[in-house]
This record gives sequence, C-alpha cells and structure tokens, in this order.
Amino acid sequence: MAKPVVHALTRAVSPGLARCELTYLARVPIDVERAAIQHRAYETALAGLGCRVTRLPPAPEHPDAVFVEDTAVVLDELAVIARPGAPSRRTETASVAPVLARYRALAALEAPATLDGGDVLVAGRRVFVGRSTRTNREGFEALRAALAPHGYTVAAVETGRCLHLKSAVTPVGPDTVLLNPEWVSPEAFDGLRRILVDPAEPAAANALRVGDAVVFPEAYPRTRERLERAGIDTVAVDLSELAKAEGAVTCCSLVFTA
Ligand code: CIR
Repeated sequence: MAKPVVHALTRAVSPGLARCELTYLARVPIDVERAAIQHRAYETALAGLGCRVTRLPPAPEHPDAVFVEDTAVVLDELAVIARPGAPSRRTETASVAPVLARYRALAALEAPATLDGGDVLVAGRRVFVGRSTRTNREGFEALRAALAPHGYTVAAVETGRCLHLKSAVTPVGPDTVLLNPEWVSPEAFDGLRRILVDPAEPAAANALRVGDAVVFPEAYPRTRERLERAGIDTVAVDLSELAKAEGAVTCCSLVFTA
C-alpha cells in the first residue's frame, strides 16, 4: 500500500488582502507583496516538514481567500464544507470542495448555519467548536450531526475576546493544547495537557501541528520557549503582514493525511 501523504492545501494571497475582514484589530496598511513573500516561506516550511503543498485556485476577488482553514473541517472520515460567518467569505468554499472531494467524502453546512473552520479544534475523537461572531448555534449543531455517526463527541466552547476558538487554543501534540487562559477557559479542555502562552504574548496560542512539530510565529519567542521546554519542536515563520489581517499559522492551510 502506498505511504500516506500529508497534504497541505494553501491559496495565494489575494491582491485585495488590504480589504480583509477585521473584527478585533484596527485596520493598518498591509504590504501585500511582503505578505505574499511570507506566505511562500510558510509553504516552504510546510514542505520542509514533509507536506505535499497544493495551491487551491487563486481567488483574487476574495480579500481573505488565503485563510483557507475557514472553508472546511477535514477529518479522517469526511470533510465538512463550512459556511463562513462573514458574508464576504461565503463563496470561498466553491473552489475548495472539488479539491477535497479527491480525498474525502463531503458533507456541507447549509443556511442558517454558519461556521468558520478556525472555530473547530480536533483532539483525537473530541471536537471543540467555538461560539464566535462567525459560528452560530446552527453551525455547531450541524457539525455535531455530521460527525456523530463517526464517533466524535462535539462540545461548544465560549469565546469572547478573539476572532476564533483557534486564536485562543490549538493542539500542539498528542493530548496537548496550547492556550491563552484569558481568552478561553482551560477547564473546557479537561483531560488534555495544557500549556499556557506567556502572558506578554496573548495572541501566541495559534500553532500549527504537522507531524511531531509545530509551525509557530517568530513574533512570540517567549511562548516558543515554553513549547520547546515542554519537548515540542517548533519551526518559526514570520507571518507579520497576514497577522494585520487577523490571520495566523493555522488559518493559511488545511492539513490532512490521505
Ligand atoms: C477574517 O476575518 O475572516 C480574516 N481577516 C482572518 C481569518 C483568519 N482565519 C483563521 O483564524 N482561521
């Protein structure tokens, strides 16, 4: 049998990135050229970790299209095509579904459900869904219904001070999460080992796990040190321009094995 491949789907930075959605950050100028260079380096880091990087069709008409994580939730058994909470992002999914269909059976969320992939954290058979400005109760219920037959338990988690659940907490190892306790309750993740961000780096909880390592923003050296001390290998990337669009390391890819 062929060895499974770790796939990373990405999408080029839109020339319209400066018109991105913003929820918690004030708009500041974004150097789109620099964002594109940083994004290519991110793709190179993923390839260095063994990923086969596939770029989705460009979507220059969608300012936020680089943030492909929000368009789908990919599990071993199926991929659920999301219905992004921001109306400007809703049709980003159209070009993602046919690519995911090569690897997974598909399910799709329908109105009135809204859900961003950035609100969904998978830890083994436990799935946590952030209730955010982007993900509503119907989105949570629809995801739960799609995953229940596959043996996942799906829990809602309140988020209040950040864009997505995964702005506040991400998986960084087997049964281990990195989290900011100011933005999400650590108790919601009982049973998992919890590493806290350095208090001086509130936005540092977003790490992208690939194999035994995590891709991590170089902007947060103190939290990176905590991860390394906990025995987690990190690969640092600079996504400072995409951070101005409220993006981080998980947002820019869909990583799965097939
Ligand atoms: C948005 O507001 O939708 C984009 N500007 C940022 C999306 C970041 N995505 C993510 O964290 N999964």
